[in-house]
Amino acid sequence: MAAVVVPSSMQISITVVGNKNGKRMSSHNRQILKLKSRKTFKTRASFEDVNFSTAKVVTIRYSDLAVPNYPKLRKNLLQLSHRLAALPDDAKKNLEDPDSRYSFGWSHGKEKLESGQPDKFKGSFYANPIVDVPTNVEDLIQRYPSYCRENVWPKSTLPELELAFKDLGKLIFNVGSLLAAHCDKYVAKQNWDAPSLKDILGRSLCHKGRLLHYFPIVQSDNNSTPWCGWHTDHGSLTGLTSAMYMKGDSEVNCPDNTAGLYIKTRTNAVVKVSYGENNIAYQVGEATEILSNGLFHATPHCVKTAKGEKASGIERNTFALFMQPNWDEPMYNLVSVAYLHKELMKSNGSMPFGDYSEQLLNKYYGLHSP
Ligand SMILES: O=C(O)CCC(=O)C(=O)O
Ligand SMILES: [Fe+2]
Repeated sequence: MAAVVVPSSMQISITVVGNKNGKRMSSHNRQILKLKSRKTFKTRASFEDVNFSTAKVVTIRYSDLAVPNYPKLRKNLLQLSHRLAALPDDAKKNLEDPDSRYSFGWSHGKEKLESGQPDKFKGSFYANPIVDVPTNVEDLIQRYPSYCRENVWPKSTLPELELAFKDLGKLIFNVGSLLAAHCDKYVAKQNWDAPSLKDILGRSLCHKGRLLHYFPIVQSDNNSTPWCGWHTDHGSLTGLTSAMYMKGDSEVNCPDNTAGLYIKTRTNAVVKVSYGENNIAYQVGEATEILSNGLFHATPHCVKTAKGEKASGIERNTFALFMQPNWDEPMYNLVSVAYLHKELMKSNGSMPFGDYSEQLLNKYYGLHSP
């Protein structure tokens, strides 16, 4: 691989189960693994030396290149999230793509909360940072619109967005691919039967970036509804920047230190994930749980709202990169995720990743499967 530019330090939160004999560990032994890296992944450091039966936090040091660009790329893009959300409504409407169920371009109030109400708490801008036109095959575009339609960029209303989004998305992808290689080594060491995560991600045209803008909570909403409810991501790995909080046009510290990202450990403990602006966090998604035959587990997570008087007018901006298999990647043994999605089980236990995602989108958008 060419020199990969990575952040000067990085934190990864990833949930792993398994033991040396390739058997599933009992639930009390499942651990959260956190990796911290000062330099790059290009070293002998890996999961291999980790004792998962005792480790909760694992620090891995890397030997190469510090990466000066990441903090700048993060800041550039997250500031644009604020500006995008502040565009006039008709400009944002022009960026909507209903035919992909709002999986490209601007999406606000389209997704359903668990209560069935539209999610008005956040606005998202979705695009594939790696490829603008994944395919020209009409059948595929019809069948997998959320992956196969084209990116929509605000070329006239916010022209800087495209480059800033692609630059950060590609960087987080490159770092995530190195992490995937470490996952593969770990799988091999366990003598576990699973395809290569790095290869799956390398051949995919389905990666999706999501620029998120959480609107300020108005006093009447100032209750227990989270900015983003508990869920697992359905892709392979999700790279996350740390959030930028803003009041008006200015960046501010978050006035409520209980606000932000929380995950559940394998023992169901709820843990606040704190990581600095120079760090990237990676979470495991459902596709990795499925394709690793349960060695890795999808990480449940949610985002708690900033509360209290000082939180009034505070917005949250962040970026997620969903690294996902290609639409035709077979997903076997879906029974293993029946605990997450009972409705997918009529599928005979296997389907391509594209169908898996389209069905989940139907669920989140309150539509029925075809
Ligand atoms: O806002 C965050 O930190 C997490 C967002 C998230 O979980 C998602 O977009 O799936
Ligand atoms: Fe998520």
